[in-house]
Amino acid sequence: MRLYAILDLGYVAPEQAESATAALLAGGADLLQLRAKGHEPAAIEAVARRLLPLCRAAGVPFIVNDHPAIAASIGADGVHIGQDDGALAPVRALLGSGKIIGRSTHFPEQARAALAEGFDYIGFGPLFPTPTKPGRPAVGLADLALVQTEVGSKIPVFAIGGIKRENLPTVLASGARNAVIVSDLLTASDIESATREAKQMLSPAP
Ligand code: TZP
Ligand code: MG
Repeated sequence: MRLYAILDLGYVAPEQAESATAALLAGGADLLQLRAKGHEPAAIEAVARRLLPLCRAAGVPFIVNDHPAIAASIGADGVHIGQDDGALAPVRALLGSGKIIGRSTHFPEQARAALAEGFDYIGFGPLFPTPTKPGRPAVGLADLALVQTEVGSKIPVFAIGGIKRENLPTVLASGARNAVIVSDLLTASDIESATREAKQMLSPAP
């Protein structure tokens, strides 16, 4: 796990979902999430059903944001839920064992709690203000190293929020190992090259 890409329907029209996903996968995304705030569950499920085989063919886990029922119904590899989406146990029960369940966290205490509860990975952020999540205060870089050391030694920690190729070196220097990058990839003129560039920056030197 290094680069977590999100196909966010706030940036990509449903008709372009497959081509953008193919570009993210070709560029080396290690994990792919479908995020579709404000879309009807039936529409999200329809897009998810189209993206799942692309991810399967690439050997990349496909995660559905916010909708455990959709993830379960299409046989996705996992689901991502936020702080207000309830406990892990009912989601685990719905999806069955062996699925990936991630949690958004905004403070070290929430990161520790997600680890203790049994989540498979966490997002930590938003590090910087971001139009992808308007209104959510930025948490900055100060706690990143602590969370990476304490929690990241047990489960993957993905730095998230306002991360772009241009500030990725700073994020890595602040202790991050893995990152979620949304708008910087999806608004690039060449999504595949942008993804490859980000992936290379996240990959340890040989
Ligand atoms: N959760 C915290 S920040 C964020 C989410 C979904 C948005 C990340 O998007 P971007 O465009 O990479 O800032
Ligand atoms: Mg959510």
